[in-house]
Amino acid sequence: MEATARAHTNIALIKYWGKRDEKLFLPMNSSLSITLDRFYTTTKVAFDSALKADVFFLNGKPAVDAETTKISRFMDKIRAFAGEKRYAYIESQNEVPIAAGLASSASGMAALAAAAVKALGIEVDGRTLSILARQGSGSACRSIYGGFVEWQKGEKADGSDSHAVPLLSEDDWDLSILSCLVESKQKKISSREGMKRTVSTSPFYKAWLETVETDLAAAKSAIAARDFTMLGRVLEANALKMHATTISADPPFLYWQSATLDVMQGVALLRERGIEAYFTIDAGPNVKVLCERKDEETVYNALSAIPSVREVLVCHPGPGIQYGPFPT
Ligand code: 2P0
Repeated sequence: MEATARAHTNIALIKYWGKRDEKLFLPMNSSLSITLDRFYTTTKVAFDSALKADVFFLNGKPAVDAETTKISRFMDKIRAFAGEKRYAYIESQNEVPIAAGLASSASGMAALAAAAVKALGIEVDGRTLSILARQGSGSACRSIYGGFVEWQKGEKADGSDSHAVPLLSEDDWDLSILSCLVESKQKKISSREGMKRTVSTSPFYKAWLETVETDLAAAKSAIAARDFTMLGRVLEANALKMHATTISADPPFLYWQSATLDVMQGVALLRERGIEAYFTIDAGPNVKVLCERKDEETVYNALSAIPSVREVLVCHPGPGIQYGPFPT
């Protein structure tokens, strides 16, 4: 009745931005991500008939009420799926800088779904696990698989066709992803709130939807051909387009800070020097820079030299769901 699972976080190259169903976490558009090797969540779930509620420990301490409520709501969905009544002890260890623009919710909800289902002794395929993880946090459905992953938005109202599919494994194309931490304060507008406001008020949201499938097709072609230039151009353009929808929302909001622009300009300077690097930005001020492995050191040195950059964390494509026990 207990199991441990580990999920790695992922970074979107074509963004998930906007929901068509908030309760089921169904997206307006398909998206594409890379699962990262360096950031992950390990979660142990133990069901216990003596419990009157779920008990959640995060990084060795009892979690705050808001976190426990979020986790427990997701556990309710897992219980409904499994026909289970018991509550559970849940222990999560996060190797992700929380709210640093690196989606800890993606690895957290994916690890929880995998551990809970395993603890109940239910055999599920990747598609079913992805659909379940999606109902904890949209981006979590992509963390079921390693390497390059597409989340197909699906068409059905019940979400049974909205799940991730693997495109390339983590061993198939070894790119470098450099995560530039410029600030670690809690972000002011969550991505959940941000995408909601954007969908309902931004006049540019229609244009986002009209072009995102074309971006996705270009990114998939680039990945199939291992064409880094083509992939870089489309991922950077797609990120900027997503942020254009926030700037044009009502009231408008901007995830960037001055340091964000410093990194964006640093990337432009690298390209002027003939080094291919491209950036992407999520719902926070940090910037993730992609380059080929041969350029990793040069790009790392250039980004680290930017005064407003606190730290540069180097990642590579990482694995999908793993099950414990894990060596400590
Ligand atoms: C993404 N983001 O594709 C996009 C790009 C942020 C910007 O997925 O409401 O934590 O739990 O489904 O998955 C972050 O949003 O949102 C995210 P919910 P989630 O990675």
